[in-house]
Amino acid sequence: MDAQTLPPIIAAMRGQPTPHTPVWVMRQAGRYLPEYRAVRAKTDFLTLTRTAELAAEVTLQPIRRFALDAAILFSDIMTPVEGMGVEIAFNPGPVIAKPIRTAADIAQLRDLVPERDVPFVMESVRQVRAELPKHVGLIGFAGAPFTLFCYLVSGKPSKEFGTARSFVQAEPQLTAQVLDKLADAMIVYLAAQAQAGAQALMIFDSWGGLLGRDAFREIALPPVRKIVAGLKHLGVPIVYFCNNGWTLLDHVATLDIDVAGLDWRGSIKTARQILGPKIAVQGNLDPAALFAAPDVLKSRVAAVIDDAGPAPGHIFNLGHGIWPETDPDQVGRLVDHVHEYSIKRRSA
Ligand code: 1CP
Repeated sequence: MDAQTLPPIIAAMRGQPTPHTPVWVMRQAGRYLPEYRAVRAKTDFLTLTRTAELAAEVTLQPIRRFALDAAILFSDIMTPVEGMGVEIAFNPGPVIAKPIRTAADIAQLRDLVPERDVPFVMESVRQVRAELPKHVGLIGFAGAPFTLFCYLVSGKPSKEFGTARSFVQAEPQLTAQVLDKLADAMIVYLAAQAQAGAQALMIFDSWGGLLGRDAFREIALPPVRKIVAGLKHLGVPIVYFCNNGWTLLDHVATLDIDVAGLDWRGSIKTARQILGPKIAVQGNLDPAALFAAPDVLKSRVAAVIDDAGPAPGHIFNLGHGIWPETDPDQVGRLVDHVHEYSIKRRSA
């Protein structure tokens, strides 16, 4: 596909002008959709992620319903970690049978060979790409090493991940080893998704914002930098999202990324000043805004677009994943209003 016919979302990720502000929604395939719940009523989550046809089907569900500019591969950040030999259950978040705590545990983490260990992921990417209209982009993703480490060491979801964060302090060398192994695995994993047809790659650092500035810079950031360096040659835009990362944004600005994801807690205008003109921005409506009356929701959508300003390089999204209780009709209103309002603004 030549530059002129790039899906708008990919153009925006490269900082190019687009006819409207492209939009997608974090966790857009999920429990707020009745058609997703219908699939889940018959299939457990692990089977869903491991069966390419089913994963492709739920990836496409939100695309059929809404005028979204991108699909995101249906999978989980822990899927490649399972591929590395770790036993994981979902209840509903990831639960690790035997958390990683010793050098022997780390030695057991095997190198990821995507076509051997998670072939269904690339097969699902290929099937989705074959079905997607040309103007809709396909985003592949992985968890950032520190976020994966949080689950691997703590063994289950947690508000503070105290077990993982104390491990970082008590065992700095083992920590660096795990993070480096995870970085190497995520490089081959993301590259395999791009080769199968993913047109952008997103790295989710959902728990990076739990770290102080020094720990973030010294521990969480180096493996992300390694991943970005390992993928650059693919020529696919790279998005890095650090949830709760506003106080870390000047460190994020040092990454060679194309897009920074932003949660709802801060102003896009401020982020743009910190990130500079080379990094596009993605975000950042509060997921709670989807519970406002339709007219209020529209004004909140407009406020995000106004905050992002007229410069190219804004991808509309929520500031974090959509909540399962959300009314799907509100997502339709959000997507349509992003398009309508951004077109109106461009011609104003
Ligand atoms: O159906 C179900 O009951 C399972 C719920 C579920 C779903 C729908 C899980 C378990 N994972 C997913 C899919 C998923 N996970 C996607 C694809 C769907 C889409 O975006 O449309 C993606 C991108 C993820 C990524 C993911 N998993 C993240 C990063 C994004 C974020 O929200 O910060 C994280 C932290 C996870 C871990 C995870 N997996 C599942 C849950 C419920 C959780 C969160 C657990 C926790 O709160 O710590």
